[in-house]
Amino acid sequence: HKHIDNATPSKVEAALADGHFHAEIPAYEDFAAYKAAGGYAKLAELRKSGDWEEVQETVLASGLRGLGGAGFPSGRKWGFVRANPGVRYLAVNGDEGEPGTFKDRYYLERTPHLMLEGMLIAAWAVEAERSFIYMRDEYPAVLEILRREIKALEGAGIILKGEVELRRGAGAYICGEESAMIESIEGKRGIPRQRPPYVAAVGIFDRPTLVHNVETLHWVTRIVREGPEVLNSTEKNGRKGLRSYSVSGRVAKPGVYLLPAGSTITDIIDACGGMAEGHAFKAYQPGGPSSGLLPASMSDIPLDFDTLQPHGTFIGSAAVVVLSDKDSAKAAALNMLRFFESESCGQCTPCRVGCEKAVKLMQADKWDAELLEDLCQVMGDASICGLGQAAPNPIRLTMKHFPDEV
Ligand code: L3W
Ligand code: SF4
Repeated sequence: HKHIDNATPSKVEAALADGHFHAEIPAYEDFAAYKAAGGYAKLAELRKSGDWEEVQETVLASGLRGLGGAGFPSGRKWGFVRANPGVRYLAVNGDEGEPGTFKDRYYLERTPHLMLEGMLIAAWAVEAERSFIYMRDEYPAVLEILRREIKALEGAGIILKGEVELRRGAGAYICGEESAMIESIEGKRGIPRQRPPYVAAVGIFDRPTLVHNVETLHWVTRIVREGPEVLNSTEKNGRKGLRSYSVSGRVAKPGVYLLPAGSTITDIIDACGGMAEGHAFKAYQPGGPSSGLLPASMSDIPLDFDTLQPHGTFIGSAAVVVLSDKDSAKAAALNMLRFFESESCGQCTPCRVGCEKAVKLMQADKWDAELLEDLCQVMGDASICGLGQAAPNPIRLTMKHFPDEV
């Protein structure tokens, strides 16, 4: 296990002694502080006399879209789930496995109750009986914070014991795909299901399930408490709203930056204090390896949902990685495909065999463009889930924008 590999012997002993690590817990806003600042008052008010459709209207008016990568209008999901009768569930996707994405961790290590209250508001809106939080095990501090704060909520009578369950992931990227996550929550091997049926109708233990990303729920609380303007009053380059960009790579100050959703890569690099010393901007990954690489010459595109589609890519979870003149686009693309090869669940042939074949072809001095394009076509058309469908992006974009390297 990698936490144990990286630890000193005494920490290993302590971990083995009580089954888990004593993570270093950052200073964060705990239940008492959050409640003292007005937290959970809105939830109490809604539970007493709220109209769920009014809240849904507010969420829709804010323009909030799913922040795990797909950007589906969040409020609409509530209607889909409510349309199905019987016991309903809610699942929070905290798997955050997209390389370069760390915004969910950032928020949970600072203001965990914004997510938790949003989760309970959404659970109230769809009348979910129980909520499951699926959290990646690589975030030990977050796990400890959530354990403590769920207990505090139980202690305060805001939730019943067992109403909110914390489930640990085991390091598989594919378990961030919503239906694979549900399989994993059910105790099975995490492999994606065929859709439809959507999880809104057939989710956890076949019950209608509302699935939201951590940051989506963080915004639900803010929208319900502060009004839809908290998102829809910001406008830039024709785009509305805010985006939490996780920025890493060759910038002076990597980190999470909350910027207007219409920000370009130039704005983002500026926010990061410019390029790291001695590095000249060459290329960027706009939204995780699934989004491939764009060249520095394409630096005036607002990095938002929908705006990258004409360029053959998408913003995903807004994991921006900046490359410089010291980096090779070819090596970066190969690295991305190696990641997909290793993380493919293996359920369908185009993805399982396709990723492996792509890695072999991409190791050649000169890429066989025709063969690679043929492979990309099959993977994109015939893979079951987003992993196999998006894996061709780094190949195609590298051939298009960095032909000299490949
Ligand atoms: C009911 C319908 N529900 C759609 C729901 C659906 C899901 C949401 C979005 O992939 C993206 C993907 C990856 N009735 C519905 C409906 N829904 N139509 O809406 O669904 P979908 O299929 O558009 O996307 P998805 O399968 O959820 C997510 C990209 O993310 N990605 C991101 C990874 C991010 C991480 C991370 O660390 N956060 O791993 C990676 O590639 O390509 O576009 O809830 O049920 N008619
Ligand atoms: Fe599994 Fe890949 Fe198929 Fe997705 S596309 S179901 S990860 S084999």
